Amino acid sequence: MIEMVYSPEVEAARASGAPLVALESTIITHGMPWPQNAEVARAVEDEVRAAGAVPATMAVLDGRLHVGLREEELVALAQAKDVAKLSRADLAACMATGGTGATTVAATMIAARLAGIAVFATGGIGGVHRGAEQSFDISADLQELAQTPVTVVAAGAKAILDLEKTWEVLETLGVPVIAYGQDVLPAFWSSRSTHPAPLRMDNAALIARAHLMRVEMGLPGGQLIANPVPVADEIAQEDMTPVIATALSEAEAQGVRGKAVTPFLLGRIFELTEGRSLTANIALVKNNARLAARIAKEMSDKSA
Ligand code: PSU
Ligand code: MN
Repeated sequence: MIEMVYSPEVEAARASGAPLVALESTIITHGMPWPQNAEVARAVEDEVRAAGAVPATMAVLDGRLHVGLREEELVALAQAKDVAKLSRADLAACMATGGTGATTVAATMIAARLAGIAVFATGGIGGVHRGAEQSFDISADLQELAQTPVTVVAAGAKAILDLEKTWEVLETLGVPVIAYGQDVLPAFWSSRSTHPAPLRMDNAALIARAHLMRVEMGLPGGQLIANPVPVADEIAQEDMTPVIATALSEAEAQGVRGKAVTPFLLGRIFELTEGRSLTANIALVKNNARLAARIAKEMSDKSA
């Protein structure tokens, strides 16, 4: 049996039909040091609340799937050591063995579907890693978008990836990639790339409508909303390019593999930019939380 635990806040939202926004927890355990990780997680939740929706941060704690974390649970997770990073492949195993783990984009989408939540805000999705033609390293996040009916608001895919290959795979999988308010896709820390947006939408109502249309049509899978980082907080692509290259060559030299790749690269980029990458990352996650809340509100109006 799936043991799901709803936080009191999420429980109340479910009872009253208030709009909910799912949030991931890998960003807390594999992205930032304590205590900044807990502060950022709270700040992102507050953005969702301020925009009129209820945040549901997902995590597996002692085998139970938590939908929304109480303050003390968030603090414990943010301080915990050796927390597993859970994706589609290991979510059920962690729950079956009574383990504790943080949810990636893929696992958060699965948890959101189980909880009946249609909208999820994060920083950037995983995707096709550079050199994937050798390593075959492609995030399970892409397959999840093709299968699970959740609209994911992100600043595109993380720019440590091969973005061109990531967009190609999403196209192959039939995932709608929708740029919010501009004609090119964003590049995570930078608001614009040169890649034309496959789809563009300029308001939350349209995004909600497209999501519900897919559900009605019986199309599996979700939508990726590529929401550019606010220009005031962005880092220019030409500044990021050499930093990413350095981090990638260090990962290669140190033989970093598998699940460890993304956290390693983000951690090194944080150090190499003296924290600037994290400042931009925090700003873009908050920006995504605000848009996700507006989409969730539109969706609850439309499906009511
Ligand atoms: N943010 C971080 N560190 C991470 C991630 C996000 O600061 O590790 C996660 C996201 O949860 C995303 C995942 O879903 O990286 C992709 O990792 P992989 O390429 O191993 O699937
Ligand atoms: Mn991988």
